[in-house]
Amino acid sequence: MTKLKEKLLEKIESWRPRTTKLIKEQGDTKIGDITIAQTIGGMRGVKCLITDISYLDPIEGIRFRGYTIPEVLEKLPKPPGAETPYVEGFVYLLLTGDIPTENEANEIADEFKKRKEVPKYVFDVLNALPADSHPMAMFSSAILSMQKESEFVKSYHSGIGKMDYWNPTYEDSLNLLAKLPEIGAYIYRKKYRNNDIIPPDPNLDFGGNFAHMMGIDKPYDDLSRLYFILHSDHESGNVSAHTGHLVASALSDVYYAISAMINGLAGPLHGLANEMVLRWIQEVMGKMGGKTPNKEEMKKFVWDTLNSGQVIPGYGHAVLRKTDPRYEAQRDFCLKHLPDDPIFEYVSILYDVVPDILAEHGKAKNPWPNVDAQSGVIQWYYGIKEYDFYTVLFGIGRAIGVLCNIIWDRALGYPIERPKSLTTDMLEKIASGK
Ligand code: AMX
Repeated sequence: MTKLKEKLLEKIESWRPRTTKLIKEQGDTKIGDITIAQTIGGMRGVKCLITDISYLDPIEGIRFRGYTIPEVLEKLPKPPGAETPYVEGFVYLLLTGDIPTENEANEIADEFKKRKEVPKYVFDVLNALPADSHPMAMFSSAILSMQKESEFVKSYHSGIGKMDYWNPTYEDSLNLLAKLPEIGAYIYRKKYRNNDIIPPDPNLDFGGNFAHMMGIDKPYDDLSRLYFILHSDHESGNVSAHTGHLVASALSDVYYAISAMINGLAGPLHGLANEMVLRWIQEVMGKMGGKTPNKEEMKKFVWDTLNSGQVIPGYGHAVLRKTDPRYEAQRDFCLKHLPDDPIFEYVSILYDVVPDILAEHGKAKNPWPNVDAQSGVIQWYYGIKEYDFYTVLFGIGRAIGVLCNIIWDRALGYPIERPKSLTTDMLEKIASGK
């Protein structure tokens, strides 16, 4: 057993009595009421999920295992000469709740290196798909094609006990995660760089190797690490995290669960919003003939979009009620590395005008920018102009959080999800007090 796995087992064994005690002794304690508006309205705010990996405060934003984004970026070990931390060390933090030492981060980096070879048939599957397939459909298919590799399925069929489910799930999770950068980069280079594939470099870390396989120079490796960490987890209720958890709750293995979570992420109200932001900005740029709009001109574009019944992509959030700290972390990166970029200027002007307009418009509960308002601009700057691809980057990051959650779901024996639905008739009867 590796040191990480030993430590994880120790953590799991000391955590289990807390869960058992809560169910046994406090199982009937109420934590909230549910209204008709919440039932019809996508369960907004209903407290019915549990995770210890991250928590999203509406004002403060995300904390990973109790740490804010600036704390994570400061405390985690970084590869030599790098600005941003090892993704591998971040995985260690999400799994164990502890900040790893340099050695511990390196050990998990070695684990990833051992597991990262992508089976040849995955490339055959990708090559067999229609050339105009969306990169998210390709990514999801590639992940699903590896389902037959599942260690969990083998162990389940051989009669493994419930308390041990987490162990083969951990194996599957690390096996899958280690392969995602190469699959993502392959999709990009196949689709947008004439199939000119760059083989992985066995000496590089998760983010560094991804940048290398994308064929993009420094500091894109720093950006990749930052991007994957920022997009990893946003507690459990968002569509991708919830889908991953839901599918895995049926004891479907992580290949099924992560393929499904990628499909949820591909929606324009969720992960695809980063693509929509760039599309929207490019449209405005086209109308402006390349010139940067002043604030009054930009206000008009924003109002035109709202008046045509569309949302302003990259703004608003189901939980957050202030500027997303993931937006701020990426903005800091832009201010350091691309302060004069014209698209970054657009993004900055939008930040100046959109919140007031959305407040005046009066619909969105949160007029502030979310993670997606800022992420496409950086990718564009480093040469990834095919915005169809942006959500694949989000998907690589999100897989980190969802997989860590699924390992813990299994460790704590969380059951299959099965909420209850009512009919409209029943809601009308409840409302009228009958
Ligand atoms: N522009 C215009 N209208 C908006 C808006 C925006 N950016 N954000 C919310 N609204 C509207 C909603 O469409 C809704 O209108 P309706 O009553 O006519 O249906 C109303 O305001 C109330 O919505 P809400 O409670 O504030 O938000 P929500 O929880 O229903 O939805 C979200 C949240 C993110 C889907 C929504 O803000 C949105 O569509 N934003 C634009 C797309 C986007 O940026 N998505 C990415 C989110 C982050 C992520 O998951 N990657």
